[in-house]
Amino acid sequence: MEKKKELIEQVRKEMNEWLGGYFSGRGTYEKKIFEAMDYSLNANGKRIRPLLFLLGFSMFSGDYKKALPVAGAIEMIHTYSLIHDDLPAMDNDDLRRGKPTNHKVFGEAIAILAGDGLLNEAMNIMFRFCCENNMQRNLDACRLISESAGVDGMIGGQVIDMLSENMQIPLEQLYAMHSKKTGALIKASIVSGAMTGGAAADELCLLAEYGEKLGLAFQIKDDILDVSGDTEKLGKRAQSDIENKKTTFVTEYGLEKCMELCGKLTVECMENLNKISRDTSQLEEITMYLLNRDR
Ligand code: GRG
Repeated sequence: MEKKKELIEQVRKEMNEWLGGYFSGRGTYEKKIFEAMDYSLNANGKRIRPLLFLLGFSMFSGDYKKALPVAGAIEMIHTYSLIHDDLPAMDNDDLRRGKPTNHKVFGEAIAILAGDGLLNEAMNIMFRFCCENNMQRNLDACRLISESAGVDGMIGGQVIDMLSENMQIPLEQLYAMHSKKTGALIKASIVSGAMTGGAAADELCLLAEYGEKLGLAFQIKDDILDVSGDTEKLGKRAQSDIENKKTTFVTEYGLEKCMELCGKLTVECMENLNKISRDTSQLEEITMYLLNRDR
C-alpha cells in the first residue's frame, strides 16, 4: 500500500512542479493576468483530475511525463470553473483552496479574465499536444476533455445549478445536474488519460463506467463534507449549500444514507477496475483516498 501511495505522491509532485512553472516569467504590461491565473492554479488544490488522467495513462503506456501537459490543461479548466463559480454573480464566495478567492484579490474584471485565460490556455496546450503527437487517439481524448467542460457537460450542469437555487428540485434533476457539473470532467479525465495511453475500446467502456460512479461518489462526499467538514480544513466555506438553500444529496437522503451510498459506489468502482486485466492498483488507491478524504 505504501509503495502505491508514494507513486501517487510522486505524480502529484511532478504535476505541481509543472503547473508551478507554467506561467512564471510571462507577461510585460499585462503581467497582472499571469499573476491572477497563477494565484488560483497554484493554490492548494488536490489535483484529483490530472492524477486520474495520468494514472489512467500509465495503466497503458510507460512514461506518463510526456502526458503532463494534457493533465495540466485539465487542471486549468477545473481552476477556471472554480474562479468563475466563486464570483459575486455566481456563488459569491470569499475563500477557495485556503486563500481569498481570485476576485477578492484581483477584482472581478481580472478574475473573469483569469478564468477565460486559463480555459484558453488549456485549449492551446491540447492543440499543441495534438500537433506534436499527431495520432487520432490524442485528438479524440482532447475533444472529449473539451466537450466535458462545455454546455453538454460542466457549463450545462452549472446552469441547472443556478436555475435550481432556492428551490426544491426532483431527485432525477439533482443527479442530472451533478453528472454534468462535476461528473463529466472527472469521467473525461480518466477516460482521456487511458485513451491517450492507448487503451482498447472495451477497457475504455469499463473506465467510463468507473468514472461515472467515481464522479457521483465524489459529489456525494462533497455534499457530506459541506455539512460535516470545517472551513479551515476544506479551504472553502463549509455549510454553503445550506446557506444557498440548495437541494443536495444530504438534504434528500440524510447523512447516514449518503455515507452508505458512497461506500456502495466505491465497491462498484473497484468491481469495474477488477474487470480490467492491467495493474489498476493506483486507481484503487485513489478511489479509496476519495472515499476517505476530509477536504
Ligand atoms: C463556472 C462554468 C462554471 C462551472 C462551475 C465545478 C463547478 C462548476 C463549480 C464548483 C462548485 C463546487 C464546489 C462543486 C462541487 C464539486 C467540486 C467541483 C468541488 C471542487 O473540486 P475539488 O474538491 O477542488 O477537486 P480542489 O480545490 O481540490 O481542486
